[in-house]
Parts: sequence; structure tokens; C-alpha cells
Amino acid sequence: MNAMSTDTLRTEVAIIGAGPAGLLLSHLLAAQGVESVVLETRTRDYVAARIRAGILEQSSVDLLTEAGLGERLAREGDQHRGIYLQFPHERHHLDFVDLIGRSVWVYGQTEVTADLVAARDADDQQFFYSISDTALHDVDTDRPYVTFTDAEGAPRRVEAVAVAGCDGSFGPSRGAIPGGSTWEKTYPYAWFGILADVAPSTDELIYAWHPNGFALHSMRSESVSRLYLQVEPGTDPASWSDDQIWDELATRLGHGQDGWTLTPGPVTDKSVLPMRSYVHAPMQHGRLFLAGDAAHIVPPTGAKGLNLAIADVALLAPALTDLVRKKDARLADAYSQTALRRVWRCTHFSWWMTTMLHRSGDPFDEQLQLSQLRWVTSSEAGATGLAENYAGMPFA
Ligand code: RFL
Ligand code: PHB
Repeated sequence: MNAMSTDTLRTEVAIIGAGPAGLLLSHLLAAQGVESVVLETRTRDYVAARIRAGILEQSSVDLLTEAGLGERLAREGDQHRGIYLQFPHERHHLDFVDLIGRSVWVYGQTEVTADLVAARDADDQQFFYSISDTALHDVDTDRPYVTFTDAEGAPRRVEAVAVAGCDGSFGPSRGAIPGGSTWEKTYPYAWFGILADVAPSTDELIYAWHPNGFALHSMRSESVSRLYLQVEPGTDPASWSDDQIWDELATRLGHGQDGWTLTPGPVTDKSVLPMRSYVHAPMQHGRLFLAGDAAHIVPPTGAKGLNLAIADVALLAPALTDLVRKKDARLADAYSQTALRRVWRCTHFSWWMTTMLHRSGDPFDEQLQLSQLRWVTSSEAGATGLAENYAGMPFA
């Protein structure tokens, strides 16, 4: 074959993107005997090391466990009964287990991805990392295909029964759906996130409202903390010294109040994330199916991004299995409508948590936020609503 001819490969499902959505889809399909090829622009090491989300809903944990991915999660994941909500001079624990009988787990997206990459390697699945020029073709026919340039610079083509667009918010899949609707909201603030080599100063996450802005104390393990501060969008992480970061976290998280202290430690990573809500519908066009961030983005305040990607895939895997194995398109045709119900619930919850906790600069908003926080932390009905959304409803 000369250098310019295109090497063609045939598979059942072509998956674009090796984030949690793409990797999990490939894994669940393989368990049903459905073959897939995963195409990814980044390197394998980059994908496995990315620092992102940290909280898994009960249903995500159940699904990963049923899929044979729960061994390290059960050993190293940390089950939390709930969260703390804080506003000046008050910190309240919301116990999800007492309220709704469900809980959440601290197990980072980095760990979930590492487990998925290891499982895919063990299964000998076909992956192409470091690809470029990804393009989707004929997705409205029953012979869709994807073209790309592989890591060695050779042109490639993957023909499939269906294409899964799991390529995040900047990938090409969403653009291959003609028409459709998008809903978008950007927020006038961003999150400054740090990772620090220090034991968490709290047993469960603290979400704090403060006149200076929101702060969150999360964690990754017994010796690694993850913390966030509300900052102006476009803030340069290098413009804050480590001491400034810890001082501001101490102020907003209430260091010294009721004997609670925040222990600082060496900062190993700093990044600033923009915050937006985004939904694209439909999530299907012909034989192209979107899952995860390719179809929707939520601000991180509700810890929903990763869980929503997992929930999409929980629907998409059986739908594609039926399509490929039985030529039965009923679940596939219902996929977009079914998935969007959960997407909009999580979009609302993430917006609600975000607007309840972040400083907007409007004194009227401030009073409403405090009133809302008092209600959620003093009324069982208010707390139960938050718990149900945060811990997530069952996937079925
Ligand atoms: P991902 O993880 O973005 O994976 C998409 C993959 O597609 C690849 N890709 C392509 N591959 C082939 N060809 C192309 N042309 C391609 N274009 C892109 C990308 O390289 C990537 O590997 O989406 P997925 O799988 O849907 O998973 C969704 C979650 O990753 C996401 O919802 C969360 O991480 C969101 N998120 C957070 N969520 C939380 O709940 N809590 C957090 O603290 C949190 N932090 C974050 C985040 C997302 C971030 N991003 C996307 C900027 C922090 C960051 C920095
Ligand atoms: C995290 O640990 O990164 C994290 C936890 C909870 C959130 C967002 C991010 O709401």
C-alpha cells in the first residue's frame, strides 16, 4: 500500500473520544460481544493523567461495579454519607443516607479512567491514540464511517454500523448533526482548583457560601486534597501565590470557627475552569449518537459532569447492542429523548447549586441565597430535594 492510500477497517461501533464516556461504552459493548474501535486525539498517557471530576453517584458506582470495574473502587474509593453546606457562622451536615438511603463516593475521574484504560488493554481492544483530522461521514445512512490520520501520519478509515460521538465539548461529532437546538448559559465566575499533598481537613466535602465568593473543600485520598475558590473568569493561576490561595481558602471555609482548622500543604497542580451550562438536542442523528460532554456541559458545582456521561452510556450501550446484534432500533431511536430527561434534571440541579452558592455581586441575590441555604439546611423537604439530586436517582 502506498503512503497516500487509505487503510480501511471495519467494526461494529466506531467510538470517537477516549474520555470516560468513550472508554466505558467500549467496555460495556465488549461485555455484550459488540466490537468497537476507539479513536482519540490525545496520547494514552495524557488521557489517563487528566485531573477532573471527583464524585461518583451511587448509580455510577453500581454500574462500574456490575461492569467488573469495581475492585479498586471498593478498595480505594471513599464512601460519603453526605456533604456539608456552610454559610457565615453555620456549617450543616446533610446526611443523604438518612434522608434518601443513598450515598456518594469520592473516586477521581483520573482513577475511573485509569481503571477503564487498564480493562480495555486487558481485553485487547483496538485503540488509535494521537490521531488527527477526525471526520464523520454518511451518518444518516446505515454505513457510516470515520476518517482520520493516525499517529504515524497515515490516512485511515473506520466503517461501522454506528458511530458514538464521545469527543467532549470541542470534538467534531456534535457538528455532524444538522439543525437541532442548543441551550447555553455562561456564568460570570470561574473556579480556581488546586490539588495539594495534604490530608483533607474534613471528613466530607464542604460547600461554602462566603461574602468573598464560593469555596469548596474536596479530596482525592487520605493524603491528597482538592480545593476550589470562586474567581473572576480569565484569572491566571500563576497570579496567586500558594500562600494567597491558602489564606483565601481559610477565610472562606471558616478556619478558626468552632475549633475547625484548615491545614495547608504543598500545591501540586493549579488550574482555572470556566463555568457554563450547555445542552444540545437531539443527541442522535441517523447512526450517530452523542454521549457525555459532546452533548451537554454542566458547571461543576453539582458534581454531575462525569456521572451524566456514565448515565448516557448506561442507556446507549444496550441501545447499540440491540441495533448491532438484533437489528432492533427501538432503544436507539428512543435514546435521545430518554437521555435528555436526566440531562435536563442535572442541568437544572447544577445551575441551582451554582447560583445558590456563588457571589454575584447583587445584594438582593445574596439575601435570596442565604434564605435558600437556611431552608435547605433546616427543612427535611429542602434537604431531601438536594440529596436526591446530588446522590442521583437510579439509572433505570
Ligand atoms: P471528555 O472527558 O472530555 O472526553 C472526550 C475525549 O474526546 C477526545 N477528542 C477527540 N478524539 C478524537 N477526535 C477528535 N477530534 C476529538 N476531540 C476530542 C478528547 O481528547 C477526550 O479524550 O468527555 P466525556 O468522556 O464525555 O466525559 C465527561 C467528563 O470528562 C466531564 O463531564 C467532567 O470531567 C467535567 N468536569 C468536571 N466535572 C465534575 O463533575 N467535577 C469536576 O471537578 C470537573 N472538573 C471537568 C473538570 C471538565 C474539565 N474540562 C472538560 C475542561 C475539569 C475540567 C478541566
Ligand atoms: C472534585 O473533587 O473535583 C469536585 C467535587 C465536587 C464538585 C466538583 C468537583 O462539586
